[in-house]
Amino acid sequence: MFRKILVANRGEIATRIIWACRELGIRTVAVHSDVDRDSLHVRFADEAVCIGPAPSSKSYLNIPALISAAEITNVDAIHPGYGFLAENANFAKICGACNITFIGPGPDILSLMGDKARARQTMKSIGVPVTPGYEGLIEDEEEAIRIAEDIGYPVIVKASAGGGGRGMRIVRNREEMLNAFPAARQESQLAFNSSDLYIERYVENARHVEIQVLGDNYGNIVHLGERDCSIQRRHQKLLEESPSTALTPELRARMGDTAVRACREIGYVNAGTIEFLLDPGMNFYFMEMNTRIQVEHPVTEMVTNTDLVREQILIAAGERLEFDQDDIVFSGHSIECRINAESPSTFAPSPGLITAMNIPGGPGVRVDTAVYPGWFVPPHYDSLIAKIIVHHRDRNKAIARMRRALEAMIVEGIKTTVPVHQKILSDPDFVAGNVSTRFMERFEKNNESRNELPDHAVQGVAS
Ligand code: MV4
Repeated sequence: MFRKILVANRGEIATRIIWACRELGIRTVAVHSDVDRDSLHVRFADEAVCIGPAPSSKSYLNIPALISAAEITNVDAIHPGYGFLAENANFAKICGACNITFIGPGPDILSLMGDKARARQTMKSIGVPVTPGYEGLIEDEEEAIRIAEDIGYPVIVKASAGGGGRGMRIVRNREEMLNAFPAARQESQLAFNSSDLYIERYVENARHVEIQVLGDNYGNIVHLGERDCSIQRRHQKLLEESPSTALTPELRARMGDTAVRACREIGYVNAGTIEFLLDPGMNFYFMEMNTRIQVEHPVTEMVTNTDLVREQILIAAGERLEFDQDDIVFSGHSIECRINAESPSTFAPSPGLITAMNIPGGPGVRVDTAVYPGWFVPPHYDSLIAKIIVHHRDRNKAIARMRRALEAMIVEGIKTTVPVHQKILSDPDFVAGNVSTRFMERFEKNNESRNELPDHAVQGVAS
């Protein structure tokens, strides 16, 4: 087992990783930028190293600074959290070369899943359903149009090096392609230094349903059910829940088995998530695989009574999974609300001093956060300041529990997205489990065609 782990992250996920380490009796090293000197992850770690100035390119993304900190403090392993270097194959490779265990899959898996076209091709070749599409080289917009006509409009153009919705274009006809293809190509080149694009049939009114997996170094792989992440705005998830209101036990088993089979084929090790699109006809298609712990992992922990960060550490240390698929019991319903330091109307970032705050608690309420009264939320990073996670026997009671938790979530001095969640939780379609990735459009300003989902939106099943 590891003696000491360096946590290469900040904020709530850094504190979350430190809690897991403390329970395992593992010492921790925090790293921080200049502006994070007084942050909670620094306070709770056994040691701390400043790795640079505020911009993440000079601190949390600074590989030489991180490796130096790891060498100086003599750690056995690095936990990258999510974001920053969590899916960086080069960083994982350098850790390995320095005899430091990277807590996550190996560099080859990170490279494979980081190339979204290759990931799609791989999944297709092993029989995982993908939407009709084309992942070969596409020369120009004329070729893109030929491919789109072959697939059938609407299509979606995606950046091979992208992911999470960046560099995507939905294209509904030939004329749109003439603009969209060069625009997507340029955007991808600028953002990812790669102009490789691929094209898929666009699935309308889908849900985003993802399966959590764990795999050890001995070929044992399990899934821990799904998370429904359909409530998003501009590809930023706002609220996630498990189980999904769309899945039957039979569909859950099929999606879970598909995810496990995919992981077995590629030799996946550690925690991972397979993102699927679920169409209104209950067909599911592979979208992407995330090779990290995710922001929304707590909802899975609540319904499966597991500690996914602990499992990540044990797997990386070479331990065997202590449970098999039949040991995983799904219980009740969990919802997570992401609380961001943002305006609830415009979603503009709202950094600044937290002058007062109250964190909710009580039965079935968990809050993952790293902020406190007197903390200045810096403008340099992601605006997530807290995650409120609730658990209850059934979904309606979980919703009621979240509403009362949000009432007790008081943050003064900055704006937060708490009111957005109150609106979502009192929306009749949300309460009915009737959601799709277009759900948030109804809350957008200047939206005339509002408040109704199309008839063919994915319906929730009565539970
Ligand atoms: C799609 C799709 C529909 N059809 N692919 C979004 C992020 C990245 N993981 C891929 N995403 C999507 N891929 C096909 N073939 C729908 C999404 C999608 C989405 C698209 C537009 C607006 C909001 C969205 C929210 C979630 C997923």
